[in-house]
Amino acid sequence: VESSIPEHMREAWKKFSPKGFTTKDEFESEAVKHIETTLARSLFNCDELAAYSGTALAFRDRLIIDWNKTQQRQSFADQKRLYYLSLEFLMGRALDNAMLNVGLKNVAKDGLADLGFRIEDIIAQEHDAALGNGGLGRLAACFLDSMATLNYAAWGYGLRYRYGIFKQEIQDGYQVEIPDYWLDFNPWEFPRHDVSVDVQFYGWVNKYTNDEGKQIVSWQDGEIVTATAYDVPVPGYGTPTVNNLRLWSSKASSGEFDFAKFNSGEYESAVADEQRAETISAVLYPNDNLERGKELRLKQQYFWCAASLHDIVRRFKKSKRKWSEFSDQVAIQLNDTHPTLAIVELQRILVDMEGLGWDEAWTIVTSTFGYTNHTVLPEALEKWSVPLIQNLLPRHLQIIYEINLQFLQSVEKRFPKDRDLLGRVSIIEESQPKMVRMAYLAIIGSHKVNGVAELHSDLIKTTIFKDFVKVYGPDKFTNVTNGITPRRWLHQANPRLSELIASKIGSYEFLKDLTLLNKLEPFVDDKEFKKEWAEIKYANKVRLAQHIQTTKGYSVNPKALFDIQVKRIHEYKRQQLNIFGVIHRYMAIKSMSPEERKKLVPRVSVFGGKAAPGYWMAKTIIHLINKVGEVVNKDPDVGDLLKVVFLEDYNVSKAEIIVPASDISEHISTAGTEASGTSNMKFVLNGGMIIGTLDGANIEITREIGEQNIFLFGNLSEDVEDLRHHHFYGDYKVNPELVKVFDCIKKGTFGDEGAFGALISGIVEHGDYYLVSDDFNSYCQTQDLIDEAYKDQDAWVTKSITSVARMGFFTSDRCINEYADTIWNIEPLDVAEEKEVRART
Ligand code: GL4
Repeated sequence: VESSIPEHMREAWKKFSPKGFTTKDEFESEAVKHIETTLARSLFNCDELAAYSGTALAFRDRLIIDWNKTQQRQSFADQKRLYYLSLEFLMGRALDNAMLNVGLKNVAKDGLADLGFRIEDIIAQEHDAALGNGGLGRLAACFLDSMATLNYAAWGYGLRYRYGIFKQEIQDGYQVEIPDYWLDFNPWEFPRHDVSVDVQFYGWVNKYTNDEGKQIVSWQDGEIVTATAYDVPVPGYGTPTVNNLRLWSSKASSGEFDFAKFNSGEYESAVADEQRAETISAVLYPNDNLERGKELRLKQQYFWCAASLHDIVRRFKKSKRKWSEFSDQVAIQLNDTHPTLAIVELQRILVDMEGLGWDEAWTIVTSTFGYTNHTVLPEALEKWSVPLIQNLLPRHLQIIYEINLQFLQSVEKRFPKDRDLLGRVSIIEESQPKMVRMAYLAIIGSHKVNGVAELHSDLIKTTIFKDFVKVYGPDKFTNVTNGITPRRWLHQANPRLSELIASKIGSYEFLKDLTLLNKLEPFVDDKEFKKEWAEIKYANKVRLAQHIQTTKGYSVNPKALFDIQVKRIHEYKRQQLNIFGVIHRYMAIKSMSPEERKKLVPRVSVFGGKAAPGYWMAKTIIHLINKVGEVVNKDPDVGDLLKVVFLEDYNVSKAEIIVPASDISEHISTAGTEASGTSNMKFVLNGGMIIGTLDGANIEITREIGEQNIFLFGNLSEDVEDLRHHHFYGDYKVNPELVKVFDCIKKGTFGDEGAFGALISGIVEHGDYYLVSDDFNSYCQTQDLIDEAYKDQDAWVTKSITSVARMGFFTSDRCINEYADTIWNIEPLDVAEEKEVRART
């Protein structure tokens, strides 16, 4: 309050506070001002990067005006807020999104043209903000977009990694990782050097009774690292709301920089301490669906949870409310188990620092948190060793044990003498060393637990969390099927399709209410409309073909069927099934007569995705795809009938080119393994067909768009367990067609056959855990059906339009509203008045 301007001086202030540009001239003036002053460049040395920078700074200013107002409005409204804790935010580029969301892309386009630039070239200058691995991180980014668009008072909290997900290069067919240093020039963040939190590590716990006879617990000594806030504005679409994403960066605490060392000449060692502190937020762990239990990762998790929680508590305390009202003001969502320590940290703040009783504190904690589970894969479920936590966070380990004790006592009361049950639900796994099961802690410390698609939410209740359903009853567990933002994944990535849709249904309202897409259905027989629809798909394919030409150096025929699988490379996602299918097709083509070949539908098989650097099998799959491509693409018998493309460095901005260009995309995980998938939704929303298993959100997509509009194949999730058993104990034989594919590889058709041995033996000798052989026949037959269906272009376009018309359910807006209603209990803010003010000025 002391820092605000006195009442009688506010007029002058208001007179000069910036309003933000709205016209082309104003935009040009802002951009040129930034280029000439902020960047110290002139019209004699303004390249595309400088033009990008000036444009970005102009838009940043514009966002920040609305950001400030949003923060004031939200403080004033004093409603409950949501905090979304995620170690990953895969934001991609910000400029295009900012221009579309504030409705000034055309203004910028014309302005840039005046200044001598093409807007596409300027947009392409931006480095992706790639602070995530895959679906989980991109989901967090879509959620931020929806929360702002729907005017929820919601903040994201994450880490400001200096290095995002690595850049992928392919050398001699192998993946090579290059560090992604992305902060050279980042106009989208605001350092808040005045907003910092000191975070403690190591040390020891001192328990004593003070003069008033009160038990005091204090965590002493150890090392202190400072968290500094960097704020990233998150604009909503067609609304004045600009929310905040707060990312923490680590540095040595100022008290920590050892001046004694420094003065006694140990300069290097003092600097080394400084660097050790900075290491915490230095790099994103590049694993998707895999946890490796590294100490630095645990440090990252606590650093980020502690900084975020202290920030949230500080904001709550300003309101001078009673602690009992905490969960009326604050909801915190845990994006997977990575932020589970936040539960322990809040309990520690309330009990050790604020002096609340244990039970009172625990009631507050459990009514504040919600936990989202994103995977059932055992290798992805987080466990931390007790000795590791003991050393790094001694007080937290005590609290975890106390939480566990109280929980187990309550279980014992309800299920007396069920010793097995107690062992199964204990937070502590009695292994050597003992392990803390983070998912169990997250369940016990939250009031709701959700899965991310119907099948997945059922599976967690019947498999990994079965015992907790017994303990808590089924109502604690719920489903919120994932969604995607149609702003980025339709309007931004596929502007022509968005425009065509708007022209048919009368406005762009569908971007805010995606169910309006159903108004397209009456036009499925409109010849002219269908023609335009098909033309747009073709143009998008031409654009991708150009991208392939410039990055790979060869051409593909845009008239061919584009078959695309882009996602992280993982055995459970089964890119190996896809490439084996491609080899099968290649062998078939080779054995055909020229007449037979003429009847074939030409295909371009596109792959893209990163393998975790330590995931050797995934890297082998990438290698095989590339080697198959080298052989097939130059085989004169094949020509245009088949091309195999591995696109390097798949990321958000490349997805924006790839997704609109697909005819068919592959979502072919072993049933029961892909929690949801979200690219399946992106592809269908852009008019592509899907080949998929009955897994994750594919099931709900099928229900919405109709079985006749999707190509399903393969075994069902309920049969997977029996099939695996049969591989070991039955009279199991590998599918004979697949054996032929293996023989072809073993002959050395694609180079050094030894390089692919593990891929084959995993199926032939080691039980084929992912059921590649079981599903191979059904996969290949379905691919043949796709060829046949593609020949009837008119029917194909009908399927495409019908599917898009029925995709309304899969917007992340629906998803966020469900979370708000059923988990967070928050309401959107009313911004009608602000909108009117903006309309008038
Ligand atoms: C994932 C799932 O693998 C993916 O199916 C899901 O769509 C995504 C978002 O819920 O979460 N879980 C992990 S771990 N990484 C993912 O991408």
